[in-house]
Amino acid sequence: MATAVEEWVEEQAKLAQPARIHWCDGTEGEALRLLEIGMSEEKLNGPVFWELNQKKWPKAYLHRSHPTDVARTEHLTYVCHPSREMSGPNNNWMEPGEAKQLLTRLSTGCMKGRTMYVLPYMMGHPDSPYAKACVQITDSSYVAISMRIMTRLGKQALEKLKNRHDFVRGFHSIGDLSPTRRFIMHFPDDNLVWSIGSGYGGNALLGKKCFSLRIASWLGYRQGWLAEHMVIMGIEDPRGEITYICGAFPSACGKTNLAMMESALGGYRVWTLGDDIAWLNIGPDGRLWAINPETGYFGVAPGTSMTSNPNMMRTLRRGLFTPTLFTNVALNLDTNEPWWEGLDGPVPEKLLDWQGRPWKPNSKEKAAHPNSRFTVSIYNTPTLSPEFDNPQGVPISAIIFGGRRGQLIPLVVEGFDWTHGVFLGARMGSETTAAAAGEVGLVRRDPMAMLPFCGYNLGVYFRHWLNIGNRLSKPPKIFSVNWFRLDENGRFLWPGFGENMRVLKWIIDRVKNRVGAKETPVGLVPHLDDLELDGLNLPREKLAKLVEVNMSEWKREIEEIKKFFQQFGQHLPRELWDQLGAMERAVKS
Ligand code: GTP
Ligand code: SPV
Ligand code: MN
Repeated sequence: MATAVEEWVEEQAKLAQPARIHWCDGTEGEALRLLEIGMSEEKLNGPVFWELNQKKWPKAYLHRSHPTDVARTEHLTYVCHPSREMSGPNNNWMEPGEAKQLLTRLSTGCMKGRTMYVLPYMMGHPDSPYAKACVQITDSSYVAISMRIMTRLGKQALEKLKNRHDFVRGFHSIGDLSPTRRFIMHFPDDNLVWSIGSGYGGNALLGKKCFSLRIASWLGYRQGWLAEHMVIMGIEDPRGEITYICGAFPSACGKTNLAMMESALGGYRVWTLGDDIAWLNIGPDGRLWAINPETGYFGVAPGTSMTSNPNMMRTLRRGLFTPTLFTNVALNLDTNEPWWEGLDGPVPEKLLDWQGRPWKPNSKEKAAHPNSRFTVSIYNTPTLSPEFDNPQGVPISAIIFGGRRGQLIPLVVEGFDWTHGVFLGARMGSETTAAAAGEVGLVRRDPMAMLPFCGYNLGVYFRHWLNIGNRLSKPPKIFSVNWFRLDENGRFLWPGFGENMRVLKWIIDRVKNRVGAKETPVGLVPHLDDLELDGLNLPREKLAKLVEVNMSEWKREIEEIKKFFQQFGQHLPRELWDQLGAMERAVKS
């Protein structure tokens, strides 16, 4: 008798009409065979996969996406609850029946002549009580190989899927790649993601943002846990004690760099657990426990170098668990190596740009797309935490919320308590980046870095955060950070990257009650003498600027927060209005 998964796959095949169906076993051999096929398949900008210099980049391949398909498309992403109100003003909405009709029309025969890959996978370790069994179908071998890197894909997942009906379903087809026939739609009540017309990242690797954040945040709301856009890391101090923290930053705002940072501060080191997604559960001990449901990085290439992120450079060349993919980077024709802006060494003489066109160093355009990325297994990370595969996860002592803000937001602020900490997350703003289609550099509200990823009404989500806090007997402390404040010449005031450990040290010192803090209207800030600044050439006035709380600028910010909160009407928790009111009074006095 057919299992529920087989039946579902059968139904989708009737709709999409592929030439053949391939159930993926998730082995390296299978991935290499798919790469081999892709190397001889020509598209408009080159083969599907290009083998890179194998001596320097073991089992690494270049892929170029369609030039109109280079980032998540938030305007084409929908969350289809039965009621528009539950989707909230933060999501595009369509009535689920109507949405399915539209998608059925677009999906009819969409895989004609192509192979349909069936991907059984787990988000989370198969032995974890928090893990979820899922299945995705796709007609893209690039997506199939990427999912092998990013998730636990194969036999074990299929075993878990047997005799189950509650698995998460993902239908994915690149369709005709036309932006006018591109939709990424979510049906939370059916555990279903349906994506057509894009082959890129978060639009197509449905285990990532679509399931592990949008659908999972809704599961978390109903089941009492949190699915968050967060890094997870352990910080070992000179005494050998490890403190686990989580950090939410919007897309392309520093999570990957933070997660595997090489500390500029002697005696401290980072253990990596995750760089993008955390599932947070309340443990039996009343603490918050985090697992990373993924097994890989889909990381931003530009800016990655031995100076900014040496551990990622080592990860990319490690070659233990393979393959490794590069998407939309440039190609060094002399050495057959990938290249991007910010990589170590001189700019190569002979390059093809991300679209496969000849590129010259004096060109005004970037050689690598600003959202070009690598897909690489987390098991290649030299700093991987020994706890990474622990099914229970790790206990979290601090949560940090960080945005990209040229002005206003201090280097670090501690929340007065959980409720004020939730307010710090809810009031977050950040400048937009190339990770999503649209204008770059505009400040928008991005609460908890979840604006594009929360699968339900953000007002209800804030209430859920407050409720979680009430159930924690030992809640983590909550902080706000900003690595991106600028001086009057538009240069970063803070050196960032490995130097961020100086801020994390203060955070840990606060968690362990080793230092005091100064109260301001916006939260607790460090006494300057408590910041470890030895060996850092930072003039005192720059430091003062980094932690400055400018009251007139904050008055403007408060108006922005008010406008944002108002959209959520009765769903916005009264406690957050109270926090905003208290801050406003303190700022004005
Ligand atoms: P997503 O994968 O889109 O979720 O992004 P992310 O949050 O993991 O961001 P990532 O670490 O890839 O960094 C994105 C960009 O921010 C890169 O260009 C980095 O060089 C830059 N960046 C990261 N950390 C810092 C920092 O501490 N200071 C400064 N100035 N830039 C940083
Ligand atoms: C992000 O945009 O936050 C990413 C990349 O991590 S994507 O997988 O495209 O969502
Ligand atoms: Mn992300």
